[in-house]
Amino acid sequence: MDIAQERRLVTEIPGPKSRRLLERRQAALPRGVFYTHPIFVEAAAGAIVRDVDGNSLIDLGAGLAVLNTGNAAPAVVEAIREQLDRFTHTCIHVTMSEPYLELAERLNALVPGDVPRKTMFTNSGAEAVENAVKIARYSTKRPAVVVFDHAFHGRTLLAMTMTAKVMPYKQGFLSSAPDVYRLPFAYPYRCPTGGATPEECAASCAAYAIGEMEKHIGPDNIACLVVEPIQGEGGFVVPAPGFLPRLAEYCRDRGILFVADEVQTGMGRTGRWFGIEHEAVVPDLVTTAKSLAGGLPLGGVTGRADVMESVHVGGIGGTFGGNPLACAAALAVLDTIERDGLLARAERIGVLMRDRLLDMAERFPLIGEVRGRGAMVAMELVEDRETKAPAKAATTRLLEEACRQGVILLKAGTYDNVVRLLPPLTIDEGLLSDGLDVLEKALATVEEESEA
Ligand code: PLZ
Repeated sequence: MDIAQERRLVTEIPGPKSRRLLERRQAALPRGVFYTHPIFVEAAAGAIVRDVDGNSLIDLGAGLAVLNTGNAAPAVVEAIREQLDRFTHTCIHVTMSEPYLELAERLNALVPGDVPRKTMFTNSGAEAVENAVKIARYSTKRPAVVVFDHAFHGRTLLAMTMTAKVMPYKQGFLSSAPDVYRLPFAYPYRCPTGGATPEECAASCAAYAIGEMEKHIGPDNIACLVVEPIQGEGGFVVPAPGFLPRLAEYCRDRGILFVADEVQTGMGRTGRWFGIEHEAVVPDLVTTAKSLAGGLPLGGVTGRADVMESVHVGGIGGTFGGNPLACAAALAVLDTIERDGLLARAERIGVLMRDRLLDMAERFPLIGEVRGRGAMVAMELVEDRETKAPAKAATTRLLEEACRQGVILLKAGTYDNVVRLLPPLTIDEGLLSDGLDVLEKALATVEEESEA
């Protein structure tokens, strides 16, 4: 669909049609399935989402990190259409399809490290994480899984257990999966071990984490360490430099598999295919989902061939994993990233966003820190730069205000005080700049309100 790449408001937000749908939603859907913005979508293209009232909003959320190649990317839509005309499903366990195979070959070649790789597909990120752990346990014959503070790995039982934040993800769900251990993450802005510099933070967190593994878990019991190269839901926390390489080195020495959860950082978001490439760490296993299939549900586990091959025939899989439509879409996503130079675009728009946010930080004391890599950029809002008290209410207000002015933003963070920017990598620079102007005005409004 041809949608002009410009912000245009024709009603207040939410408009009357969205409001009516919202009422139906309250009656028909459980509140547990939360929403960020009170609008329903009619159509979307590129970096514009048009709501049912005809408002065009700038998409700086990309459907929660799913649309790196943009809303309804033409090549992706075309690939889905072509596949749709042939067949929509076989189930890999019944008869096989070529898109599954070809996509596996492409990912095997793309995942960093000069080692033979194999790939299996799933329906979601959580399911990819669950399978990575199953495979790691099978191959190492060890039970324990190490994860980190602020981590998000999904909402299924094991993935939920691996996720850090209790509210809203774990509160009330009572039971959790066994053998999951959580260790501190080198979050330089709030270093849990009191490191005064990023280097100190990395060294002291790594030393603490390694000490825990040595003394309390026992390296011989640990199957894998699962980590996001940049924490996504946790607030776009870029690990202090040296933290991940030190952990990777420890894992290698102790036969612990290093799993990079690239569900949010993957597919070019950080300016490289995978976020872990910035750390010069070669992961044993990599999980993907979100932007992999440009909007269709698909997850993947790509790993060292010997590890992936350890599981007996029939040990892993599922009915829909690697659905042919989703795999065809993913092949078009990879082609689009290559053809349109989207890794370089991610770098470029990342610089634009970071520069603008750093400039705003000079004028708005609400901004405690600006951080990120490539086009994965965020600002952490605080009530006071000295105490770093999280500005949770201001964050919620900022998102509300920006949406009312036609910009879709997302929040994140253990303290709900991080505003993250995740535009499609294809976004027009003028449109991005307009979106950032709106963000700046919204910041001014929110600061005024909090001073009043
Ligand atoms: N691993 C690193 O970011 C999903 C979740 C939205 P699924 N993050 C967005 C929400 O509120 O549930 C995520 C992630 C990382 C795994 C997952 C899980 O991916 O496809 O949502 O299962």
